[in-house]
Amino acid sequence: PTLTLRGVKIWQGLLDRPAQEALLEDLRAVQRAAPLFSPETRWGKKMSVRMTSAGKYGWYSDRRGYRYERQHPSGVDWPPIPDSVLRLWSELTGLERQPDCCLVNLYGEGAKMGLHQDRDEADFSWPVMSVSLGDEGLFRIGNEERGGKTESVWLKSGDVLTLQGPSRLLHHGVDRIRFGSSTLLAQGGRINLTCRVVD
Ligand code: MD3
Ligand code: FE
Repeated sequence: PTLTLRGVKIWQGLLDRPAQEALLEDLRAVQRAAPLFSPETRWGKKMSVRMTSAGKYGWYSDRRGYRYERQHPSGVDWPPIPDSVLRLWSELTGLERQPDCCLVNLYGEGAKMGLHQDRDEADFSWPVMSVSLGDEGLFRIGNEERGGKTESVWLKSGDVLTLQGPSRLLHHGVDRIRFGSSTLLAQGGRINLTCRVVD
């Protein structure tokens, strides 16, 4: 990694422009099969980030809470995780086990994600891998407990991050994006892929 922040390993610029474009093309197929939607939080507020998923499970939220679902809200199965993403996972984690879910987050102008923990998975000992594409996003990482000091880093298109071990339960979020800072997405915005083992 080029940077390690509280145990989160960051490979800055790991994917070159052609690799980013290839990934984006694969994600277009995912979005055609499983269109982006804006989940509602359990308090009935729409999230500013639009999402969809690939894999055995997709992440979902509504007034009943956060969870993984076997189908897209339209009732179709989630499309398969693209091979390009699975290859990257194998390379970086060295695992035989493949992820069950690749969550696709799209941050349009003004979108953000508040500090939270990822704890909807059965076993926190599996690593998580995240890929950033498009506009830069200000990623913030905190502590296992609520509150306390935090550290921030701008994630750019082609940056890849893995977290494993004690960093798995740290609070984290995206404060804001620099809309229009990248030319990768014609419409602007930031895409983040997060791959996880769910069960
Ligand atoms: C650090 N997404 O979908 S991914 C999420 O950029 C989420 O869209 C952010 O947080 C995004 O849940 C950040 C990177 C990431 C994922 C999981 C983590 C960082 C993490 C778990 C613990 C600590
Ligand atoms: Fe998260």
